[in-house]
Amino acid sequence: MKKVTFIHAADLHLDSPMAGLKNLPEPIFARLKESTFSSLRKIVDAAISNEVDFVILAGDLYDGEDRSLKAQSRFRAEMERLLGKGIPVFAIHGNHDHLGGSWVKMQMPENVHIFGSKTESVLLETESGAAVNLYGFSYPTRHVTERKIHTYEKAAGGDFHIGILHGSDGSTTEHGSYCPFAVGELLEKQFDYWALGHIHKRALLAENPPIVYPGNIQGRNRKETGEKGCYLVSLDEAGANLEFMETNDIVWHEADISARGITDFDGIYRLLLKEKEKFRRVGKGVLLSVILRDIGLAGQDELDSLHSNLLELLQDGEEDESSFVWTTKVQVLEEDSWERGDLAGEADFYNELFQVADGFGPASEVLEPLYGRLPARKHVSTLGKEEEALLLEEAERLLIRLLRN
Ligand SMILES: [Mn+2]
Repeated sequence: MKKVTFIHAADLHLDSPMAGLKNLPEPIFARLKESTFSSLRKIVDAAISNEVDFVILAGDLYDGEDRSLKAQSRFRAEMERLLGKGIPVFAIHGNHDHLGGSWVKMQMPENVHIFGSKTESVLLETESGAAVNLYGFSYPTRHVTERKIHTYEKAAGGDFHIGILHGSDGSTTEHGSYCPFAVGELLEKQFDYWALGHIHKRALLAENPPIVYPGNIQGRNRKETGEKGCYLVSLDEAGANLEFMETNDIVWHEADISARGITDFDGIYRLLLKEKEKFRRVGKGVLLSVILRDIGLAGQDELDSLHSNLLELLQDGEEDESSFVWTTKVQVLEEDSWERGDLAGEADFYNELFQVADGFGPASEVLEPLYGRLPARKHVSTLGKEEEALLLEEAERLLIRLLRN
């Protein structure tokens, strides 16, 4: 039976500057800056140890359209390791590293095939004698918003057909419509595997045949939570087998913790120390953001300590650990002694306040002066739906606390 094995990775974002994170302790920031490279190294290690037939990189290899020399040089070194083992690489460029950028060019080794701006198909004969057709194209410019699926034409013959595409499922608007497609359109092509890129969260859009976002290879901010890596895939006539391999060095997590029933600062501190340990992993770094709910501290001093000292205490000593759990922030949500219903009965003013709060448009509109211009636009990540809701909730609580005190 004919069989191929390969690795599918995407969104390497090599040399990502990790904007906005310079306030991390030096050793941790240094690890994070290195992490896109170390993840790529582990992917190449996995390709070699699993003796795969080839490697697919589905776009956004580089973070910036200038393709920093460091990123190119490190990338080349890893590709040369694959060359040494006779493993070919099929790569496309995405919106981040589109072909229209300007960069000082480094020559990639001969085992690396980069697809051009027009969709092309490449035929690979593997060592075991399987004929694999791979299809793909690179973004000619940053914004490619037209549909491209019709340019993928299945070649005659061949044992396996694999589509490589950097783009987003057109049925959701969440990620901006880069090369939008519908899952049905991909299925219609009757390929054996779709190697997607662009969406940084790992997702399987279909199983038979697999339509796969492997996610990015390393989380770069607190929204990119969870284990990151690549897929090891094997295809034969019976179908596909996928194994996720975690290759990130640093993992982002969010912990949502209730302090209900705890009335003293030390109790909360000890709870968080215990929760923090649950995230620790040998050999990896963890960046943890904490949402602390249901605070019912007895004294104001204790509450003040929560706001001013807790974070620092949780961070204490972690910067010297190689398997660190660094708490990036603690969001304290106080337990409120009031209910909306009670206040509404107290004064009409509260009624109006709640109406205004409920009718509040997207926070992004209010924050437009911040996000809409440089330099903030480059360094501040936009808010997700949940963050917006949390922010509004906090604002309402704060306002009422101030009004009632
Ligand atoms: Mn990307």
